[in-house]
Amino acid sequence: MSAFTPTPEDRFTFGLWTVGWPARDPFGDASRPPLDPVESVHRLAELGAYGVTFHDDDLLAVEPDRDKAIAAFRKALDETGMKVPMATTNLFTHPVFKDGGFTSNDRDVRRYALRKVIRNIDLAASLGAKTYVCWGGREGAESDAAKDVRAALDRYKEGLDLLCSYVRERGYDLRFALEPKPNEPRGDILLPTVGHALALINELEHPEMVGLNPEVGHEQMAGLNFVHGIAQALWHGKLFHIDLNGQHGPKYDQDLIFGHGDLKSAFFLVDLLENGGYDGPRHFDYKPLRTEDPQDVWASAAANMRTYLILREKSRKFREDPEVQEALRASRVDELAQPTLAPGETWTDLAKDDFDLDAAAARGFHFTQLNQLALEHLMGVRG
Ligand code: GLT
Ligand code: MN
Ligand code: MN
Repeated sequence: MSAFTPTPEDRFTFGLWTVGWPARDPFGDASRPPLDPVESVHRLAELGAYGVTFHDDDLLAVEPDRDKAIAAFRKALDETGMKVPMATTNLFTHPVFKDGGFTSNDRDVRRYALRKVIRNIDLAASLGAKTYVCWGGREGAESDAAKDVRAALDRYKEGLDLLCSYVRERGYDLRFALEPKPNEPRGDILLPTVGHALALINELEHPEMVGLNPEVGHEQMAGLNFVHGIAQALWHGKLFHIDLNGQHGPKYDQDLIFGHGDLKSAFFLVDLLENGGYDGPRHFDYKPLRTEDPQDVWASAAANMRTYLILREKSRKFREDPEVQEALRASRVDELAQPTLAPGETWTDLAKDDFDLDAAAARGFHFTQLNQLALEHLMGVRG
């Protein structure tokens, strides 16, 4: 078996809505027929995935009867051993959510949205999910006159506090993960970036129950450095889950295959996930291209996992390369881990430094060499 053949130990997971996307977009009809979630579970298991994730409504893709759809899904999970580490709610497709779910100006809609989440939390918990994602794609506005953002954040907090209290009362082993996105489908979405979401979490009644599910493309749409965002989420202990995909800079949300956007960022992301203490699933949230036929869909699913495994191997070789280790030392990357004050020192000790300003200003950091070595590993001419 090739080193790049995935196995369940790699913990790769896929949203049912990814491979199941029939490729309807704002300009054109579906280019593929609906996909039975049962087939997705079997196909993904054959490809070496660990599990699947789902929105409540994804289960109804070909079977409108909820009980029957759930029974068929459970059977497929049992037959394949596939896990469900995460679930989420569709609070964006139905027109009732046109102004949002948790933060719609319409109070009746907010109450309906919370009921819809609660119903699917029960199912998620019964399937063993440990993470419940909240992507608020419709929570936002096109006009600054249309939304009282401070009131909307009160309602966001109220909704999340209520859901946390529900999970506690039921005794479920479930945590929430907020998924930031700057825009699309709303003109501006609330909690647009990792940083905004982290700040909201601090205001909740149970901040320990709420973390993040950042998506590669969503930060990159805003021109932000995804690797930095993930590093900060890890630093806060808030990387509960992750959506891996690809994006070419600030434009519409492309949801490309992982690595098919900014490949260098994907390399450093895998390097961080593998060495930075993240132990959750590697979850792909991508869309098979609209040009692809139903067979190509499975090739695209396999491509996500293969690309991750190749980058994991590249990262390992990069870290092992003696020249890279020397370049890291020359760039003093490790020196940043050293506290600026020695134990017992205070600000008064700073004045005692014998500091040569001109010599320090003249010292180079040699980051170019480090970056070039990373590129050469990535391009396959080293290691
Ligand atoms: C939707 C969105 C994704 C979210 C999903 C979870 S739904 O496909 O584009 O980024 O992760 O609700
Ligand atoms: Mn996502
Ligand atoms: Mn996306």
